[in-house]
Amino acid sequence: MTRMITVGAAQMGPIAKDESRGQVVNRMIALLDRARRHGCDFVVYPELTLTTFFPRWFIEDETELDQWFEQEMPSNETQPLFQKAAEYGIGFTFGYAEIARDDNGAKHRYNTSILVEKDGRIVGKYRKVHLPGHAEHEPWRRFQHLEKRYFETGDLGFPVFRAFGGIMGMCICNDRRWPETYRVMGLQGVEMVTLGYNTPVENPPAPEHDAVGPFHNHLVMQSGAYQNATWVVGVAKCGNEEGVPMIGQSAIIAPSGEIVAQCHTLGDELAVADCDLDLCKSYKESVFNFAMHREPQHYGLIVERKGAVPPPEG
Ligand code: ING
Repeated sequence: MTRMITVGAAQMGPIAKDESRGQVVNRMIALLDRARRHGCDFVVYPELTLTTFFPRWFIEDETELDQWFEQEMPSNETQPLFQKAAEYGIGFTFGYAEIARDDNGAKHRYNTSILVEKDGRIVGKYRKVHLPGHAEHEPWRRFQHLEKRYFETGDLGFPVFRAFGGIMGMCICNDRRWPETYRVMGLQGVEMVTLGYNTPVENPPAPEHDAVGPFHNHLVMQSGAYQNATWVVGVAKCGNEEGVPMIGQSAIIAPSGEIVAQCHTLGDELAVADCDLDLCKSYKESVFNFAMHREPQHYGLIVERKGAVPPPEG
């Protein structure tokens, strides 16, 4: 028996600062049309996919900052995507900047992703936990990376959702670099993790890493997939966006860790693969049978300790 989902990795090229959400949604729908022609059941869009990657700028005015966020979802601008997808019977996931209100009406800002089933219902939400970059303006940088300033740490943990005939999970960009992300979902039986990313080619604090940035991108997603016996679909917003080049290489990765489909441009592009969720089984029941092989009694430091503490000198 196979539980096949045909997945479209819908990579997006640069989104200009002055590009409207309507224009972006039209590009997303063009990719959805292409996905339909390929017989896709599910389409994965990037992180913060409705606007340019605004954390690259230091924004002091709150009103100016707010205009990069969505206060409702679906919104008027995104409704056409939800409608077209439901018409086609195609599910999707995409990332956006979310303003949520708590019970006291206080504003909270998150880097968010939603999972939408084939009938257009939002069946899952995730808020980015690992926020990279910095919280204060650092003028020495050619560009800022102010996610720690503009977003709060996600408050939903790493949930999984029964959808598309399997167990689906989400994470976002920097989350993919942390093994804990995949393992928490792996411990819930996840079979497909989807994620979007906006990854600059240059990482100003460590320029010596830039040459191996694309290698690191696939390394972390392939290991996350294999070590947790899950599919991983990682989709870029890429190309030269407002003067900041970002990596592409969107990929669909099998539980074996193999890349089964990949984008090869830095623009709007669809990579497609037939993903049999039952391919997770042989890994979950053998080498990564967590119940049989894990020894949590020795893993305490992973939860108890935040930063590394080396042994005493001498
Ligand atoms: N972007 C980058 C990412 O984790 C980064 C930030 C780049 C971290 C390069 C380390 C090295 O892919 C986001 N948006 O998290």
